[in-house]
Amino acid sequence: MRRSRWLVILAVIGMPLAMAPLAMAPLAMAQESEPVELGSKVEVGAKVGTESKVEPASDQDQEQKPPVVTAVKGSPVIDGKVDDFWAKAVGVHVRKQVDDLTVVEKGQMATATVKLLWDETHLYALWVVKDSKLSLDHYEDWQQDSVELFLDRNLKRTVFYQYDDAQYRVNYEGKVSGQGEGYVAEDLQAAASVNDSGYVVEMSILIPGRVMEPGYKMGVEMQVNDHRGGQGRDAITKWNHDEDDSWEDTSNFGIVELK
Ligand SMILES: [Ca+2]
Ligand SMILES: [Ca+2]
Ligand SMILES: [Ca+2]
Repeated sequence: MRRSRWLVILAVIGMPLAMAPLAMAPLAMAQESEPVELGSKVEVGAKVGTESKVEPASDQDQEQKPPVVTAVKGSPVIDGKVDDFWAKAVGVHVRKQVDDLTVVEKGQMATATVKLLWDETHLYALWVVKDSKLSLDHYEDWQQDSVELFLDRNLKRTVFYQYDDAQYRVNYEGKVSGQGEGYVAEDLQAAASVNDSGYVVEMSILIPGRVMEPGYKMGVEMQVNDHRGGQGRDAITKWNHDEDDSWEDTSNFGIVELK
């Protein structure tokens, strides 16, 4: 609800305007899902995940509307190094715990800060991952230390994958994999670099069949897989939804809007 409508309501019921800030407190809490500009440029090795001011969506907000992350225009070089382009992008946290898949302490889970860029043909993602124990010691790609971006290009938010829906994965050595009817391996280019805090991934995803422009929206979810050298994946963290269903269900994705 807009502030002006609150003022109208307060006037009707005769509440003094001095009380308005208290009355509007729940409203302010419900609007915290909007991503916040991180400000400073992200450097390889920087502990971005611990410094950001971005807050995740509240449970109440998630039920009402999906969170939105803004992608700004820019075409980075996909080399695992952080181009200047990324400094103007907005960052969001990937740090929501998925209880069913978490066998480590919450403080040990790998997390990430993600920024998105776009141009007429591609969506780009920069992942700065905080992971204190790197491991690829599993034959399944999705069990290894890796990041995943899920995309619902037509924003239909279906509970199953359509022709356009895809899961794009990159491990900390830059190996790509994925699945879904909309997944084409050649559409995904990536590079990664390891640092003291974890690793950095740059993704380039070809968006086929259209020229993108400001205002265009797609469904998106982001996830970090954390392997710590044991039998399998020890934790996953996500941007929006707190269940392990994004690989088959797009209805709980957030939204990326091109600016
Ligand atoms: Ca780069
Ligand atoms: Ca790990
Ligand atoms: Ca779709």
